Amino acid sequence: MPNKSESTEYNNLQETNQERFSNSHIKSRTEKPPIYPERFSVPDEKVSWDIEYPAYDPEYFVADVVLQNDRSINSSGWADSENLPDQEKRDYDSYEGKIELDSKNRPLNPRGRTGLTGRGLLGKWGPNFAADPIITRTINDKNELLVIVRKDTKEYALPGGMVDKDEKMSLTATRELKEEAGIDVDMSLAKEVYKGYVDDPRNTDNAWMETSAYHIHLTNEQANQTLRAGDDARDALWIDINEENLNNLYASHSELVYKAIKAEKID
Ligand code: RP5
Repeated sequence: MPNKSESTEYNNLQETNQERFSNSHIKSRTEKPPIYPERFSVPDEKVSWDIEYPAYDPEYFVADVVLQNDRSINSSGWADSENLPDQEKRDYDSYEGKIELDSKNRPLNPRGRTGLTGRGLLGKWGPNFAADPIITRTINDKNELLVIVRKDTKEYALPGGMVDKDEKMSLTATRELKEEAGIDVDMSLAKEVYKGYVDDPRNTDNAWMETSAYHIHLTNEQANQTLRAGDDARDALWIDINEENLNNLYASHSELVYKAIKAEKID
């Protein structure tokens, strides 16, 4: 990004140790949408499926909206069938590698226990794929990030969304940017900075978010477009790129933005 070398705070952010984010799986076991039942407690040392946790007895929860959109009974639905096909073993495509199955052939969250089974608000068993545009600009020597305010959690978030069937990820990012923030930017020209698990509060033991994140630093002309929040957002706005703002983004979006600005670092 231009002008970044002039800001000490920005340089510090670029140096931020990525270790604190690696394998993040905190919100997936401590946060939840209001309609979810309480999560069963999962202490740090009991997160891994490799560690015995005989007392582990999480509730099973699938939201009504997911059941109503079961594609096997609703032709316009977007969710998998509640009954896994014939309870057969299945391979799941995931950025996280091979996905293990439980005794009922349900896919197991690759980052470990979450304190809830079922799919919650997520339509797919296993990975639910999204794409996230990371849009930055420099204005008056200050670096800014484009965010939306999510309707569900009211948090600042990247203007990303779910990948439609057979849609190219960068196209999802372009489409979501237009739908959620009202601007036109061709994300096929952006740099891919992350592919993997998202520590999303909707995640469960059997369904979770994964994303591809793309970064573009806009030219002044591109950055002049008027923002307009779409249906899924309460607002779309530019925020300063500083530690406080970045550390309070939805899910693990902070990690994605740190990766983007670190990738821009010029030594
Ligand atoms: C996050 O949820 C992804 O990173 C993406 O930003 C978002 C997609 O879900 P919706 O915004 O469509 O609910 O995990």
